[in-house]
Formats: sequence, structure tokens, C-alpha cells
Amino acid sequence: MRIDILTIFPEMFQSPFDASIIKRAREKGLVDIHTYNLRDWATDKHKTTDDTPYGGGGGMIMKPEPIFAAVEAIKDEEEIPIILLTPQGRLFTQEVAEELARHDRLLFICGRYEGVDERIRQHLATDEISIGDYVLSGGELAAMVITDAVVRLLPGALGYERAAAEDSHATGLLEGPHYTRPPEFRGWAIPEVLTSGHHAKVAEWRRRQALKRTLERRPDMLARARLSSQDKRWLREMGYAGPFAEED
Ligand code: ABV
Repeated sequence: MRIDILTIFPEMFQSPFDASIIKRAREKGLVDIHTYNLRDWATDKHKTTDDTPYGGGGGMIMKPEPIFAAVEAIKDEEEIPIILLTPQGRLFTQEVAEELARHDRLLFICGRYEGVDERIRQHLATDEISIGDYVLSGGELAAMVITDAVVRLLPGALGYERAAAEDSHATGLLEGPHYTRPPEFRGWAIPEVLTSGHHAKVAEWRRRQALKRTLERRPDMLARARLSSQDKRWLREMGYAGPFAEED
């Protein structure tokens, strides 16, 4: 996969993309990430990328010309997703990450909070995404969050680790508690079942813990989760009175 990122702050991307899973995925050739400084497509001597809003009011608005010129220089013939990061976009979820991971290329435009010229969303962007209902200063951190969530879904990106398909949110449930050595720490022992060597009992315990934790913390997720009849019986025993999703 190739990911292109247009930003006025390319230096923000260096450390996050040079560590951990993204670094390894880049080294393995699973993803090729390029950041571009929008100022390189500004045409005036001050390399201006924003201007005051028509009609007055505060804040600066990102100008259309450098963004159109940059996108036209970076993408060639093919139709590729041109994703504007904006608080007005559709909410980013694991499902959106899975959708983006199926593309061969992605191009992110990092807007600033005050806004971008409307002609960019009308005539250039093919998608608009927000990472949550809170205010960021610009789209850069959103582009990093989305890149991380997408890259770890690429086949081979997780190496030894558990398949991404088993993660919280991918399964539609939160995970239950995890433990590692020592078996007793400051008088706190781990649950006995985990050292029993009884794999079926461990699997059942984990599933019940995941259901319990989701019920306690994110009962809204239970209405959408893929659940067996046994899961549903356990949840009813635990006091869940809400709806379940249709099975497929
Ligand atoms: C993009 N907030 S996405 C640009 N949740 C500025 C703010 C912002 C985004 C999001």
C-alpha cells in the first residue's frame, strides 16, 4: 500500500512513523508512506497556504490552489481515495479502517481546524473523515491515527502477534483481563483457570470475561456484536436486557 500525506507540518510525522509496527511494516515493504509539504506548491514568495475568510470572521482558511496543485502532482491517472481530515467528516471506526486497508493507495489532506476552502471538499476530496468529536488543531494527528489503524491491518504487519481479526473492536467486544508472570504479585494471585492447562475452560473463561467487560463498560457495543446463542444466554444471566444484532 502507498499512503501520501499532504500537510503544512511534515516534521510532525517523523517519530510516529519511525517506531513500532509502522516502522516494521515500512521496512518489510508492506507500506510506502510519503509526506509532502503543502508550501512546496505555494506560488507566492511567502509560500502562503492560507488566507482570511470571505465575509469576515476569525481564523484562517486553507487556500485551494496549493492543495489542488499538490494532489494533481501526486496522484496520476488512477482514481484513488482523497481523504480530507476534518471534524465534519464521517466518524473513523474499525470498520472504516478495514475499508481503507482494502485500497492500494490513500491520499490524506490535513486540514486545519478553522477550515479549508469549500471547493476542496466539493471538487477534490472523495471522502471526509473525523477521528472523534473533539477539537484538534489540524488533521495531522488524525492522519497518524488512521495510518496506524490501517497499516496494522495489512497482511504481515503484526508478525508474531495475534491476528488483527481477534482484536477488540474487530470482534465487536472488548477483551477481558490479561495476565503475565509472576502468578502472585503483592498477594494478588491470577485466576486459577489460567494455570489449569485446560484449554477449553480457558477459552470459555476468556469469552465470559470479554462479555462481562463489554457489558460493564460498553453495553452499546453488545447491540452490534456477533454473538452465539451461548454468548446471549451468558449476557442475559449477567443482567443484559438490551437488544442483539440480527444474525447473518
Ligand atoms: C481535522 N478534528 S479530525 C482537522 N476530529 C482539524 C480538527 C480535526 C480534524 C478531528
